[in-house]
Amino acid sequence: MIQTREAEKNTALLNVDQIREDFPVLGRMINGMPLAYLDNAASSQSPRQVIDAVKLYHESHHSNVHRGVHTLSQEATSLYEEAREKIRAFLNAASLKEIIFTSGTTDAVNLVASSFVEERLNEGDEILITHLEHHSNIVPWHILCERKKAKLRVLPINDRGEIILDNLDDYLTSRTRIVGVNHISNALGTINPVKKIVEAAHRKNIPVLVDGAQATPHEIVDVQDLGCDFYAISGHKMYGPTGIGVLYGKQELLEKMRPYRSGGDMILSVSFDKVVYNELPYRFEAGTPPIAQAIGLGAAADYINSIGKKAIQNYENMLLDYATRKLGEIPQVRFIGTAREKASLVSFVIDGVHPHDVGTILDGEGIAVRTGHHCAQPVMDRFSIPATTRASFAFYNTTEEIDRLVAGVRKVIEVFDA
Ligand code: C6P
Repeated sequence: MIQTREAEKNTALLNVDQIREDFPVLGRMINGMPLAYLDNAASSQSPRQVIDAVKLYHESHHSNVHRGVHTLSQEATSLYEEAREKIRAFLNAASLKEIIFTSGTTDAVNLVASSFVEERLNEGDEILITHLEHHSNIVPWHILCERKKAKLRVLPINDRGEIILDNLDDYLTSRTRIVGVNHISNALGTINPVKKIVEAAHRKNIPVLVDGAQATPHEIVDVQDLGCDFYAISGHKMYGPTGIGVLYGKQELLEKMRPYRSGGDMILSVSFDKVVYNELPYRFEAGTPPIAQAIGLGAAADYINSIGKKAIQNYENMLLDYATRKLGEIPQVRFIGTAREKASLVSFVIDGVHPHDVGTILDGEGIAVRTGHHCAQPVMDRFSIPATTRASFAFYNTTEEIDRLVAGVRKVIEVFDA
Protein backbone atom coordinates (compact mmCIF):
# COMPACT_ATOMS: atom_id res chain seq x y z
CA MET A 1 0.00 0.00 0.00
CA ILE A 2 2.78 2.41 0.97
CA GLN A 3 4.62 1.48 -2.22
CA THR A 4 1.58 2.31 -4.31
CA ARG A 5 1.20 5.68 -2.63
CA GLU A 6 4.89 6.43 -3.19
CA ALA A 7 4.60 5.37 -6.82
CA GLU A 8 1.64 7.71 -7.28
CA LYS A 9 3.62 10.50 -5.67
CA ASN A 10 6.54 9.82 -8.04
CA THR A 11 4.35 10.16 -11.07
CA ALA A 12 2.94 13.43 -9.78
CA LEU A 13 6.43 14.84 -9.36
CA LEU A 14 8.08 13.69 -12.59
CA ASN A 15 7.29 11.39 -15.46
CA VAL A 16 10.07 9.02 -14.47
CA ASP A 17 9.01 6.17 -16.77
CA GLN A 18 9.33 8.47 -19.74
CA ILE A 19 12.60 9.93 -18.49
CA ARG A 20 14.07 6.46 -18.04
CA GLU A 21 13.39 5.78 -21.73
CA ASP A 22 16.00 8.45 -22.50
CA PHE A 23 18.76 6.49 -20.71
CA PRO A 24 19.69 3.39 -22.74
CA VAL A 25 21.91 1.93 -20.02
CA LEU A 26 19.03 1.76 -17.56
CA GLY A 27 17.59 -1.07 -19.67
CA ARG A 28 20.59 -3.30 -18.90
CA MET A 29 20.44 -6.51 -16.91
CA ILE A 30 23.22 -6.99 -14.36
CA ASN A 31 23.71 -10.45 -12.90
CA GLY A 32 20.30 -11.42 -14.15
CA MET A 33 18.57 -8.43 -12.54
CA PRO A 34 17.54 -5.07 -13.98
CA LEU A 35 20.23 -2.50 -13.27
CA ALA A 36 19.47 -0.24 -10.30
CA TYR A 37 22.06 2.47 -10.78
CA LEU A 38 22.58 4.19 -7.42
CA ASP A 39 26.13 5.47 -7.96
CA ASN A 40 25.26 8.82 -9.47
CA ALA A 41 27.58 10.82 -7.23
CA ALA A 42 30.52 8.99 -8.78
CA SER A 43 29.28 9.44 -12.33
CA SER A 44 25.75 9.80 -13.61
CA GLN A 45 24.42 8.19 -16.79
CA SER A 46 23.94 10.07 -20.05
CA PRO A 47 20.61 10.41 -21.82
CA ARG A 48 20.25 9.68 -25.50
CA GLN A 49 20.16 13.45 -26.14
CA VAL A 50 23.76 13.76 -24.89
CA ILE A 51 24.94 10.61 -26.65
CA ASP A 52 23.30 11.79 -29.89
CA ALA A 53 24.85 15.26 -29.68
CA VAL A 54 28.32 13.71 -29.34
CA LYS A 55 27.59 11.20 -32.09
CA LEU A 56 26.31 13.87 -34.47
CA TYR A 57 29.42 15.93 -33.89
CA HIS A 58 31.64 12.95 -34.70
CA GLU A 59 29.58 11.93 -37.72
CA SER A 60 29.04 15.33 -39.30
CA HIS A 61 31.07 18.17 -37.82
CA HIS A 62 34.32 16.85 -36.42
CA SER A 63 37.20 19.21 -36.96
CA ASN A 64 39.49 21.39 -34.88
CA VAL A 65 38.12 24.62 -33.36
CA HIS A 66 39.28 28.24 -33.71
CA ARG A 67 41.73 27.24 -36.44
CA GLY A 68 40.18 26.54 -39.79
CA VAL A 69 38.39 28.68 -42.36
CA HIS A 70 36.77 25.57 -43.84
CA THR A 71 33.17 24.67 -43.16
CA LEU A 72 33.71 21.80 -40.74
CA SER A 73 36.03 23.85 -38.56
CA GLN A 74 33.54 26.71 -38.52
CA GLU A 75 30.75 24.31 -37.55
CA ALA A 76 32.83 22.66 -34.82
CA THR A 77 33.76 26.10 -33.47
CA SER A 78 30.12 27.20 -33.42
CA LEU A 79 29.02 24.06 -31.60
CA TYR A 80 31.85 24.35 -29.08
CA GLU A 81 31.11 28.02 -28.38
CA GLU A 82 27.36 27.34 -28.20
CA ALA A 83 28.15 24.80 -25.48
CA ARG A 84 30.05 27.50 -23.59
CA GLU A 85 27.01 29.77 -23.78
CA LYS A 86 24.78 26.96 -22.49
CA ILE A 87 27.04 26.50 -19.48
CA ARG A 88 27.26 30.25 -18.91
CA ALA A 89 23.48 30.40 -18.74
CA PHE A 90 23.32 27.22 -16.63
CA LEU A 91 25.58 28.78 -13.98
CA ASN A 92 24.29 32.30 -14.59
CA ALA A 93 27.79 33.66 -15.12
CA ALA A 94 27.94 37.27 -16.26
CA SER A 95 30.14 36.65 -19.28
CA LEU A 96 31.36 33.95 -21.63
CA LYS A 97 34.88 35.05 -20.72
CA GLU A 98 34.27 33.55 -17.29
CA ILE A 99 33.62 30.01 -18.57
CA ILE A 100 36.77 27.96 -19.03
CA PHE A 101 36.52 24.40 -20.24
CA THR A 102 38.70 22.05 -18.22
CA SER A 103 38.90 18.28 -17.99
CA GLY A 104 36.87 18.31 -14.77
CA THR A 105 36.67 19.63 -11.24
CA THR A 106 40.11 18.29 -10.32
CA ASP A 107 41.65 20.12 -13.26
CA ALA A 108 39.76 23.30 -12.39
CA VAL A 109 40.98 23.34 -8.78
CA ASN A 110 44.54 22.72 -9.97
CA LEU A 111 44.19 25.61 -12.42
CA VAL A 112 43.25 27.99 -9.60
CA ALA A 113 45.99 26.64 -7.34
CA SER A 114 48.60 27.03 -10.02
CA SER A 115 47.57 30.25 -11.79
CA PHE A 116 45.96 32.23 -9.00
CA VAL A 117 47.05 31.13 -5.54
CA GLU A 118 50.65 30.08 -6.13
CA GLU A 119 52.03 33.54 -6.81
CA ARG A 120 50.01 35.07 -4.00
CA LEU A 121 51.09 32.53 -1.37
CA ASN A 122 54.12 33.17 0.79
CA GLU A 123 55.73 31.48 3.74
CA GLY A 124 53.43 31.65 6.74
CA ASP A 125 50.31 32.36 4.67
CA GLU A 126 47.21 30.21 5.03
CA ILE A 127 44.74 28.34 2.85
CA LEU A 128 41.42 27.52 4.47
CA ILE A 129 39.40 24.45 3.52
CA THR A 130 36.87 22.31 5.40
CA HIS A 131 36.93 18.84 6.87
CA LEU A 132 34.31 17.81 4.28
CA GLU A 133 36.46 18.22 1.18
CA HIS A 134 37.08 15.71 -1.57
CA HIS A 135 40.79 14.96 -2.12
CA SER A 136 40.62 17.18 -5.22
CA ASN A 137 40.09 20.16 -2.97
CA ILE A 138 42.72 19.09 -0.45
CA VAL A 139 45.75 17.71 -2.28
CA PRO A 140 46.42 20.68 -4.64
CA TRP A 141 46.39 22.99 -1.60
CA HIS A 142 48.51 20.60 0.43
CA ILE A 143 51.16 20.51 -2.30
CA LEU A 144 51.17 24.33 -2.57
CA CYS A 145 51.45 24.72 1.19
CA GLU A 146 54.31 22.23 1.31
CA ARG A 147 56.18 24.09 -1.43
CA LYS A 148 55.59 27.55 -0.02
CA LYS A 149 55.83 26.66 3.68
CA ALA A 150 52.28 27.89 4.10
CA LYS A 151 49.64 26.46 6.40
CA LEU A 152 46.57 24.44 5.43
CA ARG A 153 43.81 25.21 7.90
CA VAL A 154 40.64 23.18 8.19
CA LEU A 155 37.17 24.20 9.33
CA PRO A 156 35.80 21.39 11.52
CA ILE A 157 32.53 19.51 11.09
CA ASN A 158 30.03 18.31 13.67
CA ASP A 159 28.65 14.80 14.22
CA ARG A 160 25.96 15.39 11.61
CA GLY A 161 28.62 16.18 9.01
CA GLU A 162 27.89 19.92 8.92
CA ILE A 163 30.61 22.54 8.79
CA ILE A 164 30.93 24.34 12.15
CA LEU A 165 30.83 28.02 11.33
CA ASP A 166 30.86 29.41 14.89
CA ASN A 167 34.51 30.44 14.71
CA LEU A 168 34.65 31.08 10.97
CA ASP A 169 35.86 34.62 11.53
CA ASP A 170 38.85 33.37 13.51
CA TYR A 171 39.78 31.04 10.66
CA LEU A 172 39.68 33.92 8.17
CA THR A 173 42.89 35.74 9.05
CA SER A 174 45.03 38.40 7.43
CA ARG A 175 47.18 35.50 6.13
CA THR A 176 44.34 33.59 4.42
CA ARG A 177 44.90 33.64 0.65
CA ILE A 178 41.93 31.52 -0.45
CA VAL A 179 39.02 29.52 0.93
CA GLY A 180 38.13 26.22 -0.73
CA VAL A 181 34.78 24.64 0.10
CA ASN A 182 32.52 22.16 -1.58
CA HIS A 183 28.92 23.06 -2.31
CA ILE A 184 27.73 19.51 -1.61
CA SER A 185 29.80 16.86 0.12
CA ASN A 186 30.22 13.76 -2.04
CA ALA A 187 30.82 11.55 1.00
CA LEU A 188 27.89 12.66 3.17
CA GLY A 189 25.59 14.71 0.97
CA THR A 190 25.75 17.80 3.18
CA ILE A 191 24.67 20.96 1.37
CA ASN A 192 27.02 23.62 2.62
CA PRO A 193 26.13 27.26 3.29
CA VAL A 194 28.56 28.49 0.67
CA LYS A 195 26.94 31.90 0.26
CA LYS A 196 27.42 32.59 3.95
CA ILE A 197 31.06 31.48 3.76
CA VAL A 198 31.65 33.65 0.68
CA GLU A 199 30.13 36.68 2.43
CA ALA A 200 32.29 36.18 5.52
CA ALA A 201 35.45 35.71 3.44
CA HIS A 202 34.70 38.71 1.24
CA ARG A 203 34.28 40.96 4.28
CA LYS A 204 38.03 40.35 4.64
CA ASN A 205 38.78 40.44 0.90
CA ILE A 206 39.55 36.72 0.80
CA PRO A 207 38.61 34.94 -2.44
CA VAL A 208 36.58 31.72 -2.38
CA LEU A 209 36.66 28.70 -4.65
CA VAL A 210 33.58 26.49 -4.54
CA ASP A 211 33.90 22.86 -5.59
CA GLY A 212 30.53 22.38 -7.25
CA ALA A 213 31.13 18.85 -8.59
CA GLN A 214 28.17 17.43 -6.69
CA ALA A 215 25.95 20.50 -6.85
CA THR A 216 25.20 21.03 -10.54
CA PRO A 217 23.11 17.85 -10.86
CA HIS A 218 20.97 18.74 -7.83
CA GLU A 219 21.06 22.43 -7.00
CA ILE A 220 20.08 25.57 -8.83
CA VAL A 221 23.53 27.10 -9.10
CA ASP A 222 23.78 30.84 -9.63
CA VAL A 223 27.39 31.94 -9.35
CA GLN A 224 26.47 35.62 -9.28
CA ASP A 225 24.08 35.08 -6.41
CA LEU A 226 26.63 32.95 -4.53
CA GLY A 227 29.19 35.66 -5.16
CA CYS A 228 32.03 33.12 -5.25
CA ASP A 229 35.22 33.91 -7.12
CA PHE A 230 35.65 30.46 -8.65
CA TYR A 231 33.26 27.57 -9.17
CA ALA A 232 34.41 24.15 -10.43
CA ILE A 233 32.22 21.47 -12.02
CA SER A 234 32.50 18.08 -13.77
CA GLY A 235 30.44 17.09 -16.82
CA HIS A 236 30.16 13.41 -15.99
CA LYS A 237 28.35 14.11 -12.72
CA MET A 238 25.64 16.08 -14.51
CA TYR A 239 24.69 13.51 -17.17
CA GLY A 240 27.40 14.67 -19.58
CA PRO A 241 30.55 13.00 -20.88
CA THR A 242 33.76 12.34 -18.97
CA GLY A 243 36.86 14.40 -19.70
CA ILE A 244 35.05 17.74 -19.55
CA GLY A 245 34.42 20.21 -16.78
CA VAL A 246 34.27 23.93 -16.25
CA LEU A 247 36.00 26.51 -14.18
CA TYR A 248 33.90 29.60 -13.65
CA GLY A 249 36.06 32.50 -12.55
CA LYS A 250 35.27 36.16 -12.05
CA GLN A 251 36.54 38.04 -15.04
CA GLU A 252 38.47 40.60 -13.01
CA LEU A 253 40.45 37.79 -11.36
CA LEU A 254 40.95 35.70 -14.49
CA GLU A 255 42.30 38.81 -16.28
CA LYS A 256 45.08 39.05 -13.71
CA MET A 257 46.00 35.37 -13.71
CA ARG A 258 48.93 33.79 -15.46
CA PRO A 259 48.23 31.01 -17.96
CA TYR A 260 47.95 27.49 -16.59
CA ARG A 261 49.00 25.16 -19.38
CA SER A 262 50.68 26.59 -22.43
CA GLY A 263 50.77 25.85 -26.14
CA GLY A 264 48.49 26.43 -29.11
CA ASP A 265 45.27 28.45 -28.98
CA MET A 266 46.09 30.23 -25.71
CA ILE A 267 48.23 32.80 -27.53
CA LEU A 268 47.69 35.78 -29.81
CA SER A 269 51.23 35.86 -31.14
CA VAL A 270 54.48 34.02 -30.58
CA SER A 271 58.05 34.84 -31.43
CA PHE A 272 61.15 33.48 -29.76
CA ASP A 273 61.41 36.74 -27.85
CA LYS A 274 57.84 37.42 -26.95
CA VAL A 275 54.53 35.65 -26.39
CA VAL A 276 51.25 37.56 -26.22
CA TYR A 277 48.59 35.57 -24.49
CA ASN A 278 45.10 35.16 -25.88
CA GLU A 279 42.06 36.86 -24.40
CA LEU A 280 39.69 35.16 -21.97
CA PRO A 281 38.63 32.42 -21.84
CA TYR A 282 41.01 30.96 -24.45
CA ARG A 283 44.08 31.96 -22.44
CA PHE A 284 43.28 29.03 -20.17
CA GLU A 285 42.46 26.49 -22.88
CA ALA A 286 45.81 25.43 -24.32
CA GLY A 287 45.88 22.89 -27.12
CA THR A 288 42.98 21.21 -28.86
CA PRO A 289 40.18 21.17 -26.31
CA PRO A 290 37.76 18.29 -25.59
CA ILE A 291 35.36 19.48 -28.31
CA ALA A 292 32.97 16.53 -28.46
CA GLN A 293 32.79 16.40 -24.68
CA ALA A 294 32.02 20.12 -24.40
CA ILE A 295 29.19 19.71 -26.91
CA GLY A 296 27.92 16.76 -24.87
CA LEU A 297 28.07 18.86 -21.71
CA GLY A 298 26.01 21.58 -23.39
CA ALA A 299 23.44 18.93 -24.32
CA ALA A 300 23.42 17.71 -20.70
CA ALA A 301 22.65 21.24 -19.48
CA ASP A 302 19.81 21.41 -22.02
CA TYR A 303 18.49 18.10 -20.78
CA ILE A 304 18.51 19.17 -17.12
CA ASN A 305 16.75 22.40 -18.08
CA SER A 306 14.14 20.46 -20.06
CA ILE A 307 13.16 18.52 -16.94
CA GLY A 308 13.43 21.55 -14.70
CA LYS A 309 15.84 22.03 -11.81
CA LYS A 310 13.09 22.61 -9.26
CA ALA A 311 11.23 19.45 -10.32
CA ILE A 312 14.50 17.49 -10.10
CA GLN A 313 15.14 18.84 -6.61
CA ASN A 314 11.64 18.01 -5.37
CA TYR A 315 11.75 14.52 -6.79
CA GLU A 316 15.23 13.75 -5.48
CA ASN A 317 14.28 15.07 -2.04
CA MET A 318 11.41 12.61 -2.05
CA LEU A 319 13.84 9.78 -2.92
CA LEU A 320 16.17 10.89 -0.13
CA ASP A 321 13.37 10.94 2.43
CA TYR A 322 12.13 7.56 1.29
CA ALA A 323 15.59 5.93 1.41
CA THR A 324 16.34 7.47 4.80
CA ARG A 325 13.06 6.20 6.21
CA LYS A 326 13.30 2.70 4.73
CA LEU A 327 16.96 2.09 5.53
CA GLY A 328 16.43 3.73 8.92
CA GLU A 329 13.99 0.93 9.78
CA ILE A 330 16.93 -1.53 9.75
CA PRO A 331 18.54 -1.42 13.22
CA GLN A 332 21.98 -2.51 11.93
CA VAL A 333 22.20 0.42 9.51
CA ARG A 334 24.07 3.42 10.91
CA PHE A 335 23.94 6.56 8.78
CA ILE A 336 27.11 8.60 8.43
CA GLY A 337 26.09 12.15 7.64
CA THR A 338 22.74 13.35 8.89
CA ALA A 339 22.94 17.01 7.93
CA ARG A 340 19.76 19.04 8.07
CA GLU A 341 20.43 20.29 4.55
CA LYS A 342 21.21 17.24 2.48
CA ALA A 343 21.35 16.23 -1.18
CA SER A 344 20.04 12.92 -2.45
CA LEU A 345 22.54 10.42 -1.16
CA VAL A 346 22.82 8.16 1.85
CA SER A 347 26.12 7.00 3.31
CA PHE A 348 25.95 4.24 5.89
CA VAL A 349 27.79 1.46 7.67
CA ILE A 350 26.66 -1.89 8.96
CA ASP A 351 28.81 -2.68 11.97
CA GLY A 352 30.78 -5.88 11.44
CA VAL A 353 30.47 -5.87 7.64
CA HIS A 354 32.99 -4.17 5.38
CA PRO A 355 31.32 -1.87 2.82
CA HIS A 356 33.10 -3.69 -0.02
CA ASP A 357 31.21 -6.85 0.97
CA VAL A 358 27.98 -4.85 1.01
CA GLY A 359 28.76 -3.52 -2.46
CA THR A 360 29.60 -6.97 -3.81
CA ILE A 361 26.38 -8.53 -2.56
CA LEU A 362 24.34 -5.60 -3.87
CA ASP A 363 26.04 -5.94 -7.26
CA GLY A 364 24.89 -9.55 -7.31
CA GLU A 365 21.36 -8.13 -7.09
CA GLY A 366 21.99 -5.72 -9.98
CA ILE A 367 22.37 -2.72 -7.65
CA ALA A 368 25.30 -0.34 -8.21
CA VAL A 369 26.47 1.65 -5.17
CA ARG A 370 29.87 3.03 -4.27
CA THR A 371 31.80 1.65 -1.35
CA GLY A 372 35.05 2.99 0.07
CA HIS A 373 36.33 6.30 1.37
CA HIS A 374 34.89 8.22 -1.59
CA CYS A 375 38.16 10.16 -2.02
CA ALA A 376 37.33 11.91 1.25
CA GLN A 377 39.54 10.10 3.76
CA PRO A 378 39.51 12.95 6.30
CA VAL A 379 35.72 12.59 6.47
CA MET A 380 36.09 8.87 7.20
CA ASP A 381 38.72 9.65 9.87
CA ARG A 382 36.34 12.16 11.48
CA PHE A 383 33.81 9.36 12.00
CA SER A 384 36.51 6.76 12.88
CA ILE A 385 35.56 4.47 10.01
CA PRO A 386 37.55 3.26 6.99
CA ALA A 387 34.69 3.44 4.50
CA THR A 388 30.95 3.64 3.93
CA THR A 389 28.41 2.28 1.50
CA ARG A 390 26.96 5.17 -0.48
CA ALA A 391 23.77 5.12 -2.50
CA SER A 392 23.33 8.30 -4.52
CA PHE A 393 20.15 9.06 -6.41
CA ALA A 394 19.29 10.78 -9.67
CA PHE A 395 15.95 11.86 -11.10
CA TYR A 396 15.72 8.59 -13.06
CA ASN A 397 15.79 6.47 -9.91
CA THR A 398 12.62 5.14 -8.35
CA THR A 399 11.31 4.13 -4.95
CA GLU A 400 11.15 0.56 -6.30
CA GLU A 401 14.91 0.66 -6.79
CA ILE A 402 15.30 1.89 -3.23
CA ASP A 403 13.10 -1.00 -2.07
CA ARG A 404 15.52 -3.34 -3.84
CA LEU A 405 18.44 -1.60 -2.11
CA VAL A 406 16.76 -2.10 1.24
CA ALA A 407 16.09 -5.77 0.48
CA GLY A 408 19.72 -6.16 -0.60
CA VAL A 409 20.95 -4.62 2.65
CA ARG A 410 18.71 -7.01 4.61
CA LYS A 411 20.27 -9.87 2.66
CA VAL A 412 23.78 -8.64 3.57
CA ILE A 413 22.82 -8.59 7.25
CA GLU A 414 21.46 -12.12 6.96
CA VAL A 415 24.53 -13.46 5.14
CA PHE A 416 26.93 -11.90 7.66
CA ASP A 417 24.69 -12.52 10.65
CA ALA A 418 25.32 -8.89 11.55
N1 C6P B 1 33.71 12.45 -6.74
C1 C6P B 1 32.67 10.36 -6.08
O1 C6P B 1 32.42 9.16 -6.22
P1 C6P B 1 36.53 14.80 -11.08
O2 C6P B 1 37.09 13.43 -10.81
O3 C6P B 1 37.58 15.81 -11.32
O4 C6P B 1 35.45 14.79 -12.10
O5 C6P B 1 35.76 15.22 -9.72
C2 C6P B 1 36.44 15.21 -8.50
C3 C6P B 1 35.51 15.58 -7.39
C4 C6P B 1 35.69 16.79 -6.76
N2 C6P B 1 34.86 17.21 -5.79
C5 C6P B 1 33.82 16.47 -5.39
C6 C6P B 1 32.91 16.98 -4.33
C7 C6P B 1 33.60 15.21 -5.97
O6 C6P B 1 32.56 14.48 -5.58
C8 C6P B 1 34.49 14.74 -6.98
C9 C6P B 1 34.32 13.37 -7.57
C10 C6P B 1 33.39 11.10 -7.17
O7 C6P B 1 32.30 10.97 -5.09
C11 C6P B 1 34.58 10.33 -7.66
S1 C6P B 1 35.87 10.24 -6.47
